[in-house]
Amino acid sequence: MKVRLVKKILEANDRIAENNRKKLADAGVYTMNLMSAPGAGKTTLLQRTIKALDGRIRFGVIEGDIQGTHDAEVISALNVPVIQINTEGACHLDANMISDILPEMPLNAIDILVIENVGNLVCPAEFDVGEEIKVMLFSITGGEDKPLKYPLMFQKSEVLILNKIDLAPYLDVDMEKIKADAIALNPGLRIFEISCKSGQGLDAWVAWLEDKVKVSA
Ligand SMILES: Nc1nc2c(ncn2[C@@H]2O[C@H](COP(=O)(O)OP(=O)(O)OP(=O)(O)O)[C@@H](O)[C@H]2O)c(=O)[nH]1
Ligand SMILES: [Mg+2]
Repeated sequence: MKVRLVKKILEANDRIAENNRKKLADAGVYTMNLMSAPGAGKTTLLQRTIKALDGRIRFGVIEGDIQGTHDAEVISALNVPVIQINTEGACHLDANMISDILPEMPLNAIDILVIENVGNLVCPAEFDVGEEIKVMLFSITGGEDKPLKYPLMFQKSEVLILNKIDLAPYLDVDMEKIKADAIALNPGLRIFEISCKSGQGLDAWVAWLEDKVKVSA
C-alpha cells in the first residue's frame, strides 16, 4: 500500500514536470536543477558563475529553502530575476512548486534558469522538477564515503562538481576515491574540480556551461 502511494505521488510529479519542461523549452530557456547537501556551496557557485558570464548569458534563479530569503537576497544583488520558494518543512522542491511560480519568471528575458534546490543529499534527486540537466555539487569536506552511502544523486546527475578543493591540504579526504566511486555509480558523469573561494577550476566549468546554453538555444 505504502509503495503504491509513493509511486502515485511520483507519477503525478512527473506529469507536472513534463509540462514545466515543455514550457521552458518553448521559451528557449535551458533549465538546471542544482543540488547538494546543505552548505556545499550552491549559492556561492551561482554568484561566481553569474558574474563570470555577465553580459554573455542572462540568468534567472529560483531559490529553494525550507525557510528564509537569504540566498534570494544574495542573488538579487546581482540584478538577476530571482524567486524564493519556502517549502516550510519539505526537504526538496517538487514540480508543482515550480509550476506555481513559473508565470512570475520573465522567461523571455533569460537564457538559463537555475533552480537551487533545498540543501539535502537525498530527496531532491527523487523529484523531477522539469529541468533539462541535474547538476550535483559536492563539498570534499563531506568525505570520500559519501558516493557509496548516498548513491542516488550521483547516479541521477549529468555533472558532478567537487567544490572546496582549496581545503584539500587540511583534510584527510581521498579525492580519487570520490571520483572513482562516483564514476562506478554513473559512468557518463562529467566531473569538475573547483574552489569557489580561490577560483581554481572555475574557468573550465563556466566555459562548459556557456557552451551548453548556447548549443541548446
Ligand atoms: N573554503 C571554501 N569555502 C567555500 C567554498 N565555496 C563555498 N564556501 C563557503 O561555504 C559556505 C556555504 O556556502 P553556500 O554557497 O551558502 O552553500 P549552499 O550550498 O548554497 O548552502 P544551502 O543553500 O544552505 O544548502 C559559505 O561560508 C561559503 O563561503 C570553497 O570553494 N572553499
Ligand atoms: Mg544556498
